[in-house]
Amino acid sequence: QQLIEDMRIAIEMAQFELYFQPQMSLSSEKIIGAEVLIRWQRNGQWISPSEFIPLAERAGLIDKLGDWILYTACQKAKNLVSLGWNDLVIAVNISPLQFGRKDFLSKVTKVLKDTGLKAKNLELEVTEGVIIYNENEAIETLAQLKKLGVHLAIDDFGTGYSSLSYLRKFNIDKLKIDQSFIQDIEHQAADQSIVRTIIELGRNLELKVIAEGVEGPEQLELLASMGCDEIQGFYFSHPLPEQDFIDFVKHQR
Ligand code: G
Ligand code: G
Ligand code: MN
Ligand code: NA
Repeated sequence: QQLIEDMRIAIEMAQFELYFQPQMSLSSEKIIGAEVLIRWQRNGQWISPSEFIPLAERAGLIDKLGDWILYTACQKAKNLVSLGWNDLVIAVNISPLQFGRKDFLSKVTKVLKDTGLKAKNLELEVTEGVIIYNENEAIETLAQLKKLGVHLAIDDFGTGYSSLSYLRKFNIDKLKIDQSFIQDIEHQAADQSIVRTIIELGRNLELKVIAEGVEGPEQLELLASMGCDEIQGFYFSHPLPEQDFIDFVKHQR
């Protein structure tokens, strides 16, 4: 209860921070973009978004928080692009509740207009959960977003319960292999099979595939041998504060 009240105040006062975790091309090891990850320090203690985002959803605070995240992420993305990194793609996590709102498309349109960010520099990460609310509406919203020119990624791919048939109907660009499949991939034959299959699926459907949670060189090598397109994980970088991220991009060129 106190946590919810503190979150309400933190939203009013914009006491959150956005971190950036680099996403790298596997073949060139160059940066392609970053995933935006929210951070909250409450009374000097970091609280994980895996704790407070679900709480915000239950407490009816996710719309306000989600609006702040999207707007601020686009502002910061515009700033990064303006530094000369014209092709950088900044990925923002969208809660299924946020995605399901009638005005979500118009919000994205307005945020792009207000911040001056080009649609091609924005990626939206949604989970298979967006289908649960209303499949036809989700398909329509994704199609409209695609028309706008934003990139669309399916987050935590492989962990949902939905059938794969939606991949035919959804106009998406990228599959993000959930980190649970990567974590111990060098020792788990089953994880290797699953990941190889997802990468092949991506290739056949002309979707980019990114592996999350890559921490070690053996994992990287395995993923390279399987033809994975992109990598995100501690191996290249932890999520970074904005200025550290800018330094990261500067120094890898
Ligand atoms: O950054 P970290 O690994 O602690 O994130 C934990 C969880 O919180 C992940 O599932 C991630 O997708 C989610 N998360 C992090 N930042 C955001 C955000 O800005 N919006 C939403 N909706 N979820 C986020
Ligand atoms: O659900 P989502 O994929 O958005 O969550 C991303 C989460 O994964 C973030 O909390 C981020 O901090 C975390 N993360 C990113 N890279 C790594 C990694 O290499 N190892 C582990 N264990 N977690 C990671
Ligand atoms: Mn994500
Ligand atoms: Na994920």
